[in-house]
Amino acid sequence: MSKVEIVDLKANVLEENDVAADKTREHLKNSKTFLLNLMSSPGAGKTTTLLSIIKLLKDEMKIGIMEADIDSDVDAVKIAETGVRSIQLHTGGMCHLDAGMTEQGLASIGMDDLDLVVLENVGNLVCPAEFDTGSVKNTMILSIPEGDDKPLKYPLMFQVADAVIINKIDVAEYFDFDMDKAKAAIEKRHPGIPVFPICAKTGEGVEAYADWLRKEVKEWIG
Ligand SMILES: Nc1nc2c(ncn2[C@@H]2O[C@H](COP(=O)(O)OP(=O)(O)OP(=O)(O)O)[C@@H](O)[C@H]2O)c(=O)[nH]1
Ligand SMILES: [Mg+2]
Repeated sequence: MSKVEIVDLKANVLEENDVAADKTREHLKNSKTFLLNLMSSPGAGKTTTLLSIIKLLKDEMKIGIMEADIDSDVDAVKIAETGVRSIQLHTGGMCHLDAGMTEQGLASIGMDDLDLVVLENVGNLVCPAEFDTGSVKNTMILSIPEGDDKPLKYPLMFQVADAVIINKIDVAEYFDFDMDKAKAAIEKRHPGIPVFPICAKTGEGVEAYADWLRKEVKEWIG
């Protein structure tokens, strides 16, 4: 038996998604809860980044994490070890979460007494960008080994993001990732978007992203 709660999700009818997403944001506003949707390709470092962020923020706000995956509970178990509330959402084979699925997750985690809920979306650069989850803000993580051309190849993901994290800067010397080129491509897709180069493993650079998130949470919950 798993050490964390596992919720099997049912998909929304697609046309209803935008309406459902706005409703979710209304629920979040009423319960003074901020929902962050964290997206990236598989293995870019979502869970590791969350572990770094939790360390910085857990003494100043009540945090809950919803880990979405097609199967397994490994990420939710890792997060639960930090002491913050954590649940695992299973998408029934789907490569993204929609607003209805997110709402089911929020009901299960019990958002009312939480200030910040983070949804770790399914690892994928295409499908999650197409569905509004009802989140207040979106962050996407691009990792150095994936290459600096990803903003050119997956434009929508960078358009729907409100902040971009560039992770794994510790391995930059082994890859021909051009940071300036990446930043310019991101800026072209989404003018003015903040970009945070970090090493999630050591925590380098994470404070600057945590400052951004802290400010967004305060603005939302008042
Ligand atoms: N060198 C290095 N490795 C990292 C860093 N961040 C994460 N990793 C490693 O990258 C791998 C994947 O990290 P995760 O945090 O599990 O990535 P994820 O995006 O949550 O992966 P999925 O949930 O499977 O999509 C692990 O082996 C991490 O240790 C980093 O900053 N530097
Ligand atoms: Mg993960």
